[in-house]
Amino acid sequence: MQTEQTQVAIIGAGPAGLILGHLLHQRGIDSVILERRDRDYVIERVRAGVLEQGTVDLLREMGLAERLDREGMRHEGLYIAFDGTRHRIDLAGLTGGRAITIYGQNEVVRDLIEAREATGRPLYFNVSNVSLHELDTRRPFVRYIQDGTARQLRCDFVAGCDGFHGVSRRSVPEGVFTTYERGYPFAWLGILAQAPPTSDELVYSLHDRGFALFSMRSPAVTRLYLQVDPDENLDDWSDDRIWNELLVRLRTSDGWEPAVGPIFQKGITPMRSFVVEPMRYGRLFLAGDAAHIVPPTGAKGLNLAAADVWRLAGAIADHYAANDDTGLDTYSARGLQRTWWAQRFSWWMTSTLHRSTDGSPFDHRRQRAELDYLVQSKAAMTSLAESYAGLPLA
Ligand code: RFL
Ligand code: PHB
Repeated sequence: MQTEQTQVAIIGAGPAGLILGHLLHQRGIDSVILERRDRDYVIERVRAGVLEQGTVDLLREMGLAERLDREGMRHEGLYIAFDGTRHRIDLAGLTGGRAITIYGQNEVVRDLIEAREATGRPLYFNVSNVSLHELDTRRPFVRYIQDGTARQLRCDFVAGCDGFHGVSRRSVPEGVFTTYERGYPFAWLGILAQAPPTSDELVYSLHDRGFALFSMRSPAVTRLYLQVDPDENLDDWSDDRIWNELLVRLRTSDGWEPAVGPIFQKGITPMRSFVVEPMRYGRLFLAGDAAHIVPPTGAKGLNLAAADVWRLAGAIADHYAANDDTGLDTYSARGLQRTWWAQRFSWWMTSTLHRSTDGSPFDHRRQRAELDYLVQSKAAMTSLAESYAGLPLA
């Protein structure tokens, strides 16, 4: 069997795996990244769009923000809309200048893949049958198949950055991990449309017919989402039906509404909250969606993934540079604290802004009071702003 040797085997070339690979490279640490899908698929995958201040700062420090600084759209506020009125929350004003940047996850991934390729360090696409071995020893190894050939990768550490459906979390013996999970009775139907954004900032809207979100990707492309049932079939949603529903849910009484244009991408995403504890087993460290999933309403998933690998890279660097394993030993506890804060916020945004079909009239009144309080109380807006713009990396 062909055997290769590295310091860190990284499973998955999503944002978590790619950021980790680059941070390690900058510290002179060798890694091999193994990705199941092909290069184009990984680059084209349409997902998140909101980067917290801390994620933007990290990408800048990594020297990877040249295009982000040029094409990313910095937003210092956002709107919460209900009962036909938009209310602005001044994220920057309430947080001492912290803001978010709209820049598609696929663009982040494209920049990261190009940066990886420029380093000359290995990033293998189209690998299959990845399996992890001897994780509870000092010399774990990974087996996989590439171009029909079985290969082996020997390493010091394995970083499980392979997302929610990946193999890493499932490679650990039964009983090691505890999982915490919660489903929601809604999903998001998301579209990309060739239509110029009609608002400079995002609009999160609660309407009697359900939640809708107005976002964007560029001065020519709008990104929009609709709350739908989890078992909804995309084939039942013609472009006309999608636009009608978006306009009804988003239009405000001052005449604001999104511009309509050709839809060129659509998909339905179910929602869940999921956490695995701890984020480590022996020499395997889980990061990003492999360890936790948040519903997208708080825009936290990609940012949590970045925070995890920032911590992991520092911990691995301390191990090699100073034989200091404190960072590795506290990796999980520190990560879980941030994860649970993000879970709390994402759950709150989701339950405050979605309309449950099984909600009682009492629940609806209470939900409206919650929003009413939010947009009138500086304390409540500051709380939202602090979590939404994101805490500094720690
Ligand atoms: P990823 O991006 O899923 O990457 C995992 C990679 O691992 C590969 N893989 C394997 N490779 C080798 N062997 C195996 N056995 C493998 N199994 C899987 C996969 O092919 C993939 O390339 O995880 P990562 O890196 O942890 O990144 C997490 C983020 O992708 C995710 O949290 C966000 O997209 C969530 N999210 C949002 N996050 C935000 O911060 N802000 C947002 O505005 C936001 N909006 C969203 C979102 C996610 C959404 N969807 C589609 C779930 C909006 C939506 C609609
Ligand atoms: C997006 O632009 O894709 C987006 C924005 C805000 C969210 C989720 C996704 O909460």
